Amino acid sequence: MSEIDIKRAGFCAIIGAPNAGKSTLTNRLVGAKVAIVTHKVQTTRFPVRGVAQTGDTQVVIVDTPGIFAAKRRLDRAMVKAAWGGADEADCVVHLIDASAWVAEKTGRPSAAQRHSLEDDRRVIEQLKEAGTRAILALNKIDLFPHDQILPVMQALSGEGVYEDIFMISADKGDGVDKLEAAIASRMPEGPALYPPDQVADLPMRLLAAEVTREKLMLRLHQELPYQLTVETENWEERADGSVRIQQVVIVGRDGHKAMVLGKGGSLIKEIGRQSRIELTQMLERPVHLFLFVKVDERWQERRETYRGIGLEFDV
Ligand SMILES: Nc1nc2c(ncn2[C@@H]2O[C@H](COP(=O)(O)OP(=O)(O)O)[C@@H](O)[C@H]2O)c(=O)[nH]1
Ligand SMILES: [Mg+2]
Repeated sequence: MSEIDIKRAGFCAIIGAPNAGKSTLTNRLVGAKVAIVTHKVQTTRFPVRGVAQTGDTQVVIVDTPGIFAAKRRLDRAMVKAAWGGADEADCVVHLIDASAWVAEKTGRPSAAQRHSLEDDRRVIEQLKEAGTRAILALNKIDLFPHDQILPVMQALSGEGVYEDIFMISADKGDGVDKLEAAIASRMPEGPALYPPDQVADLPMRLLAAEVTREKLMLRLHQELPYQLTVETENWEERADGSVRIQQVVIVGRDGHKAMVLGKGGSLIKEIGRQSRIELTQMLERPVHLFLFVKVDERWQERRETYRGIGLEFDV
């Protein structure tokens, strides 16, 4: 469909607790991978815009960092950016991991589920304070029998902040069409905001760094994934149609550098292999990827780090 056929266009922010499935839902709505997904909390660090189209409507999906009680500077900046995404949107979807609510109603929720419930309740309070009306999407319905969700739906609709409630599985795709139609119906009339063939509003250098960070997050444990960042230092289009990408993994301590490298450099080599395979698919051309590891004790306190990914430093 060409640009002229678009009659409505606007922004829809997906907000919610860490690990609710916001990035999974964003990728599904867009129909391409624009945001990285892991089983770990706080994977997404800055709002990512993905462009979706339903009929004559263009919806710019704003995937946001998780909302939680943040203390570190980077965390505070992430939560601020999440609410910033919601403020600017024509439509806000509050995505909840419904399996945590079901666990609370039917048995003993795990520690992670209790965290997620606390964060959900914090979001509800803030929606009330701001007077923001949202669409509620209860996610991960593939994890429990559907009749168990009814008391949860009742409790949440009683909060008075939701215009509409949907049950979905962002991962499997169930229920996403109806949610998508509801989002589309809330978009204002107007021309397309992005060219129809563009899926993400994110510089390729940044997206490429995110792909490598995803592979690192999946392989590293405990605090380490949160103590590193990845930057694309160099991007060179070659005459033979391939691209040479040089990236640096920045860690805070020498000990972390050793862990990222792995025995004899084996881990970083494997990360590089996985990232290169995915980048080759994304860019549809051969990729030569070079990864380096650098120690910078103060990277989380440097203004440039934040500017580079579009976050505010002074929050
Ligand atoms: N079972 C199940 N898992 C899901 C679903 N949606 C997301 N997940 C998983 O939940 C985890 C967090 O997903 P992610 O999209 O990164 O969450 P975000 O932090 O809210 O962006 C990942 O392991 C996903 O695979 C779903 O509908 N069902
Ligand atoms: Mg995410």
